[in-house]
Amino acid sequence: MRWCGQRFGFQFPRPALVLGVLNVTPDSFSDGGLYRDPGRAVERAHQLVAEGADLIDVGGESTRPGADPVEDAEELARVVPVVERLCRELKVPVSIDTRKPSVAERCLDLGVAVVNDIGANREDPALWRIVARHQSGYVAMHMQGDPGTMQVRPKYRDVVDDVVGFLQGRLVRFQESGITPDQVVLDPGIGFGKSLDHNLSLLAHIDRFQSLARPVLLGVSRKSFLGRVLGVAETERLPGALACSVWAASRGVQLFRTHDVAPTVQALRTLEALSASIAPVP
Ligand code: HH2
Repeated sequence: MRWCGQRFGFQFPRPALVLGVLNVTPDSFSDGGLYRDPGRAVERAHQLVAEGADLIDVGGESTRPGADPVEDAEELARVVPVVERLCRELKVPVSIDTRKPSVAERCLDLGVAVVNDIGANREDPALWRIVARHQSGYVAMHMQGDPGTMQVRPKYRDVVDDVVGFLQGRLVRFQESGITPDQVVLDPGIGFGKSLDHNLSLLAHIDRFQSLARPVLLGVSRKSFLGRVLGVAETERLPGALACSVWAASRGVQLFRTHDVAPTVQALRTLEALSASIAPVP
């Protein structure tokens, strides 16, 4: 299986890929305000790459539960100065975490390789047309509702069936919009319109997403469900996130989005070394 676009390409099976998170927002739930200065943001991106990030995912709008929406112009003002430099300076592909066609298009024009769309539940094909035209990578994430209200009594018939079914349907819609399957990575959207039980069920049955025949991305880094499981603050959630990532990698997940690149890479490389040393059955 391949995940590729005009500016990048990965062939699977291969060691799991790690996306380093770089939020250039004032209000992201864990790194909000830290990288608003473009110079500091670029420095952080170089550090994440040195730690082993395979891609850098830049975000200019917080999507934490209850976050205020951001206008196009404001999001562009946040991300463009950073994306411009990252596309020139980094050797790894840059991804833009946005739901806005205008932001995606401007960033693709600047050299971004991947659009990471947490709003693949929207019925707005404008973004899909842009992804098709630029032949970029596309991460399609499941969300129920929108960030403003998504955590108000999220409801599913069967969360795993529903999310797998949704993503299956989306693959058809993407193809109708001119996006080839090779461009697409799928994401169950941990924490996006999901209760604690929903998140745990999705993780417990994450192997079910293999039926979609596309690479799967998981974002668990510092998320609040870990706080609910462990009773700890955002800064203390790394062990829980690593447990989830290793579990998911052992069940076929190939991409991990994280703020904590070095520990995540180490955990994944250790799992891969162990898996490689399992003696084949004679
Ligand atoms: N999670 C967040 C943002 N973008 N993209 C994908 N594909 N999957 C995720 O799970 C995901 C995502 C939320 O994390 P963060 O960027 O740290 O926070 P905020 O939205 O507050 O900026």
